[in-house]
Amino acid sequence: MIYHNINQLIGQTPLLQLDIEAPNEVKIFAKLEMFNPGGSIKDRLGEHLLAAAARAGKLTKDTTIIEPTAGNTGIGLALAAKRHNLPVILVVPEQFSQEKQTLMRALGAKIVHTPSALGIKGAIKRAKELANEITPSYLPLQFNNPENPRAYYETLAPEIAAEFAESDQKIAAVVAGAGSGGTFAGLAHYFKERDPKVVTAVVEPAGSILNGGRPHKHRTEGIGVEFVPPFFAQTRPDRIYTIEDDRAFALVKQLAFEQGLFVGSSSGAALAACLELAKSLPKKSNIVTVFPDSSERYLSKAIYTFEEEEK
Ligand code: MET
Repeated sequence: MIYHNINQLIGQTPLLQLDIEAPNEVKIFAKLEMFNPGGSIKDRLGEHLLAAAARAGKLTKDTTIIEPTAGNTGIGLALAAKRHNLPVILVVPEQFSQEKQTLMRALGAKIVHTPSALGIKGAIKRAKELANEITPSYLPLQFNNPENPRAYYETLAPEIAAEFAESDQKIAAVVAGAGSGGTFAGLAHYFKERDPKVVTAVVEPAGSILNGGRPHKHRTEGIGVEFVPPFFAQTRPDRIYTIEDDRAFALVKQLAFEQGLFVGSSSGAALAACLELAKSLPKKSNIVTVFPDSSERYLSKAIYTFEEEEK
């Protein structure tokens, strides 16, 4: 098939059964979202948010798109904005990876930094201020916009369901990380609707607040929340797994070394949660999870450190 624009390449990512030993002989399947053209799951979101805004008449020919982001949503929006020919301003807390920031700029987006210490809340506040100052502008606001979970309910979830139906396999549990909470909520809503017995598990790094406690710094990037995502009101997770950075990063290395798979730290955390959850599932159950992006955009953050380098 010959494609005619990059946006046509979004979605229909591969589903990989991991060659990994899990408790109870559980099988773990990962949707490889780094295969999207912008390199992450958030291409689906960027495309969906702007299409929904266009349909709702929220975009004129010179509307500036403004969004707070850890980076991947920014890349997804900047990619989608190309087709609408609209300028994009992304508000990014300073600490997020240089690679993601470089990619946003390469797509023509302007970056406004907020101090890392103010967290994603600081970026949300600054983005709202900018949206008031700049007219016309549109602030999708992934953290509150119901189109966020809908993006995954309408694309990612049915893809996974079809892939399992084709191979005549049943899904016992769905595991996804939460930053905005959209991926988790969209998937959980879809699979619970079809089978209330499916276990839904959300993954956060230690330093995120879903399991209680105060927010603090973590190295795992793109997931972790400072407030409970409003999307969880309708779709409460059955389980919450809080994963230490070291565990997530160890699995990132293991996935490269043993499976030849380049994944970011949020994928390492997702796998850690799957391995935990497997302990409580019936023998030979199937868990499906999402690997949001690749390690290649975290090389400057020493995502792979080797013993010789540490000495
Ligand atoms: N992963 C989302 C983004 O890239 C939400 C980040 S909030 C830590 O914008």
